[in-house]
Amino acid sequence: MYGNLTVRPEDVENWGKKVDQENPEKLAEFEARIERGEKIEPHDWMPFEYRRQLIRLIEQHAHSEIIGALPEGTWITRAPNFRRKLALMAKVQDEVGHAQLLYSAAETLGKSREQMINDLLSGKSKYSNVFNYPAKTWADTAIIAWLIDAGAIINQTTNAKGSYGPYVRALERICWEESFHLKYGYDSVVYLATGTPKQRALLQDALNRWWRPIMHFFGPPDTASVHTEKLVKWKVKLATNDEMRQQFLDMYVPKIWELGLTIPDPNLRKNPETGKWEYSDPNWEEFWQVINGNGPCNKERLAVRRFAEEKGRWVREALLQPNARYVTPLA
Ligand code: FAQ
Repeated sequence: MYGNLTVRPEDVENWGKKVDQENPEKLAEFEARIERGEKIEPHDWMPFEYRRQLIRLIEQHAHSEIIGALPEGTWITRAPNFRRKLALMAKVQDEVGHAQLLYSAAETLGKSREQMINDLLSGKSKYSNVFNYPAKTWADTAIIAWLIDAGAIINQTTNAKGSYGPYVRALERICWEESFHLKYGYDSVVYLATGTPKQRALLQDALNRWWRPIMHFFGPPDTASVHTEKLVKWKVKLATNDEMRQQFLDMYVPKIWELGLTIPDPNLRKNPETGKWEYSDPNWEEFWQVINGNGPCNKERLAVRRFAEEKGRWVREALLQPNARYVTPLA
């Protein structure tokens, strides 16, 4: 997507500088551009901290898509029928495609794809908490495709109004595809919710297990978020973590209740005076554990990616081989 774009030395003249060490005139002009709603492009001047934050966020997003393919991917061979299998295969393939778009967008900021993959495999880079939980039954795939995609769409349609050109263009395309995933997820959920008692029980059990990770998905409470203030100021994030969580609850709690499902939080209610949802502490300690490598599936997820990286090495080497000769198949 950004094939001819390489970062020039002058693009990173301010490499490593803190915001208060930046050239004040350039910084003021940069912030004024953002204020006017202009997009920042890869060769434009940007403060080092803006570049660093974007690399961190887009890279984590890309890793989330590629690791996010795994919980659902394990159900492709066990899908209940051919129609569901085809739809799931297409969805999983889309998620991997999203990772490609996002790695390309992050590369425009000067970090190579190889470095990003290495940082994922070594455990240095984070990816979304939700993909460190197991998809135990087919109903889990329905909950992922409906509610996690719903959360992702809320986050991404908001971020798609942001200031960095390559990221917002990638997000626009991703959001179109995610909207199909949401329809597929909702269809799967409605099918189970209106099915046999066993199917309903499977669905309820999946919702019970995924609810907490979904509450964590939007990030820590604003009071504990370290990056939000800066990112909102530079219009990388257009809403805070709590605002996105509230938007999700507003849109999806009524839909969940409509299907006759229960949400495993006795304190969940919308306060009529504040207009805000109130909920129990979703165990933030668990969130920090999971995003720092100690969730139920972190080790397994990274082991699968390392395996894929190792097994695919010969293909990448062959593709990069300048003198490669193509063999004509005999049949
Ligand atoms: N998981 O200061 P904040 C998808 C980390 S795509 C893991 O609030 P920020 C598609 C955060 O990185 C899902 N880590 O951070 C799909 C930071 O750590 P650091 C991914 C998290 O950046 C669907 C620390 O906590 N989407 O699902 C999480 O301002 C179905 C402090 O947090 C994106 O990445 C978390 N949930 O706000 C695929 C969207 N939350 O870096 C397959 C872009 C926070 O200092 C199937 N990202 N942390 O070590 C964002 O919008 C933001 O990065 C937030 C976090 C909102 C996720």
